[in-house]
Amino acid sequence: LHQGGILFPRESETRQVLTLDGLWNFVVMNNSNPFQGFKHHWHKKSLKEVDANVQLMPVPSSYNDITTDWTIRDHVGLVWYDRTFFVPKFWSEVGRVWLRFESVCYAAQVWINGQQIMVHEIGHLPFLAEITAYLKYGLENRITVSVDNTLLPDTVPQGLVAELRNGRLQQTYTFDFFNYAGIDRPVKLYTTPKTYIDDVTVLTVHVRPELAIIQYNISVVGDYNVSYRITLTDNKNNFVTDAESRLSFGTLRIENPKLWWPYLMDPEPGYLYSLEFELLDTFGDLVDKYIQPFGIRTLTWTNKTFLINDKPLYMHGFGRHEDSDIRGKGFDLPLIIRDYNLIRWIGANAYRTSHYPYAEEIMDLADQMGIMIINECPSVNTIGYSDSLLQKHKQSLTDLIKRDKNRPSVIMWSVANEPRTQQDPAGSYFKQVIQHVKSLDTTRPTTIVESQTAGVTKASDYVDIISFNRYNAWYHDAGNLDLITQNVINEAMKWNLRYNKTVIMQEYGGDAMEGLHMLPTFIWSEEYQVKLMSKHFQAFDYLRSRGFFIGEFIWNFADFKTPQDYTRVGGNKKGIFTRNRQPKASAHHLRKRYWYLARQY
Ligand code: GCB
Repeated sequence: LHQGGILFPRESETRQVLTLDGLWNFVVMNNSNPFQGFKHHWHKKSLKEVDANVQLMPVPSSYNDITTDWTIRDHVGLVWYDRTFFVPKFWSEVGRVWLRFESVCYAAQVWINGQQIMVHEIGHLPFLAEITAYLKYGLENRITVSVDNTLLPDTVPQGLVAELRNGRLQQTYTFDFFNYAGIDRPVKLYTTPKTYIDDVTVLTVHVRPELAIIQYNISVVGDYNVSYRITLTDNKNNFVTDAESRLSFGTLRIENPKLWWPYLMDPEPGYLYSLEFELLDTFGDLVDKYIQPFGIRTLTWTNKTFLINDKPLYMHGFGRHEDSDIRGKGFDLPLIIRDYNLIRWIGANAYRTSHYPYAEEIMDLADQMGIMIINECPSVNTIGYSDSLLQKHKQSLTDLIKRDKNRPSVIMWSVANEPRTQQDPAGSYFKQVIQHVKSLDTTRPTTIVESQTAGVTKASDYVDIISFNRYNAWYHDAGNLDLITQNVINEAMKWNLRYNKTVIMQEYGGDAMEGLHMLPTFIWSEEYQVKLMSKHFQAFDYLRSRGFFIGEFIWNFADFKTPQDYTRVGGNKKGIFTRNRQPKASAHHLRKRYWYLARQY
C-alpha cells in the first residue's frame, strides 16, 4: 500500500488513466468454508475455473441489492471478485503504473496476476499501490479482489457478528443505514513518470479584494533533479500568474482575485482556478504534470462566529447518504447529477457527508457549485473506546484529510456522528482524535455530532463548533408538535452557554410516508413532516438573531435503506425527497425557506 499522497488520478501530458469499471466475476463465499478461497489460492486462478457459482457483478456498485437472493443481500464475510484487462505494451516504458480504488467496503485484499499487492481496511476512502513490476505489458492481466464486509468492535464503523440458531451469521450494528458492501466506487489504472508528483497542497493565506496570496507545496518522488513551474489559470483557462523555482514550495500572488463563495446569489458561486504543477528536468523539459483545481477562500472562527472570506456564514442544508435503489452505495453519475440539481433547486448551501466520506466526484461538484461540506469520517455511534479503535479512527481521518485537504468546499471536519460521549473514556479518546486532526490541518474547524446533551458529553471541550442532533416530536414527544420550538431554543442556548461556542443543529426531522396525507396532521403523514419543520424554522429564526447559531440541517435529503426493523417501512423515510429523488410536500416547504435564506446574503 502506498503511504504517500492519494491524489485523484487526472490525465495530463505525462499521465494516462484507464478504467477497470465494468462487469467483474463475483463469488459469495459459503460460510461453512469461508477461507476456502485463500486455502485453494483462488487469487492464482480465474474465479470461473474454481467456482461453479460465479456470477456477474457490476463495478462500481454495492453487491447487496443487485441479485434476487436475500442470502447475498444479508451475507456476512468474504466475497471474491476478478476480471482480466489488457495493458498497452508501451506502458512498460512510461515509468510507473498505479492501481487505485476509490473505495471498497469494508476490507479488501488485492492481487495482480496472483501476487498480492494491497491489503486495506476502512470503507469510503481511496487506496492505491504501484503495480509496475506485477504487470504483463501488451498481454492479458488478471486482478482479483477479496472483500470482507464484517464490522467488529474495532472496525470503523463498529458492529457485532452473531451466530443465529441455525448457524447463519448475522451482522448487527447500531446505526440505521444499511451496511452496503463491495467495490462501490471506480477502479482505475494510471501512469506516472518515474519521477512524479506524489502530492500537492494548496492553501489561501491572505485575501483582500485587490490581492490574494496562496501557498503551495509539492512532494516529488524519484531521482531526477527537478525544478518546478506553477501556472495559475482562471475558470476560462486564461493565464493569471506563474512561478518558476528550484524549491518545491512557495507562494503566488493573485491580483483582484475571484473568491470561492458558497452563496447562491453570487454570479459565480464556487469559482475555481486551476493550478498546473510541472516538474522540469535540467534541460527545461517536462517530466511530470498534475493539474489541481483550487478555490480561493479563507475560513476564520472564534467562539462567537464562523467567517468565510471575512463574512459570517450561515449554513442551510441536510444530512445525506450515498444510497439508491439497486446500486446501494454504488457510484452512479446520473444519480450524482440529479442530486446536485435537487440541491440547487431547493436552495441549500451546505450539507454534511453523513456518515462517511463521499465519492471524490461528488466532492468535485461541491467545489464547482459552491456548496459547503461538513466532511465526516466513517465513525458512527462510537462505543467502547479501545486503542486499536483509536488507531483506525485516526487513520480514517488521516486518509480523509489527505484526500480532501485542497477542497474549498470542505469547511469543517466532523470526527464522529453520535458517539457515546457520556462514557468516561470518551473525553481522552476524542481529545486525541481532535489533536490528530489539528496536527494535519489547522485551517478548518472540528466538530463532533452529538446526540448526548450539554453537560453530559465528555467530548465537547475539545471541538471548535458544537453540533447536536435532536428528534423533537419524533423519538421523544412524538406527536407533540407544539413543544418543538421552545425545546430547540432551550437546547441550543444551553449548549452555547455551557461551552461558549457556536452551535449547529445537524439533524432534526420526522419520517413521512410519501402519499400519506392526514388532516389534522398525524405522525408519518406528509403534513406532519411539514409542520414539524415549520416549528423548527421558528426556533432557528430566533436563534439566528442571537448570533451563535450558525446552521440548520434537516435529516435527511432523501429516503434511504436501513437494516430490517419494525420501526422502518422499507427504510428510513425522513427524506424530503423519496429514494428515487422526487419531492415530498416537505421539499417544496424547505425550498421556500432555503431560497429566502439564500437571498439574505
Ligand atoms: C440519528 C442518526 C441518523 C439516523 C437518524 C434517524 O440520530 O444520526 O443516522 O438515520 O437519527 O432517523 O433515526
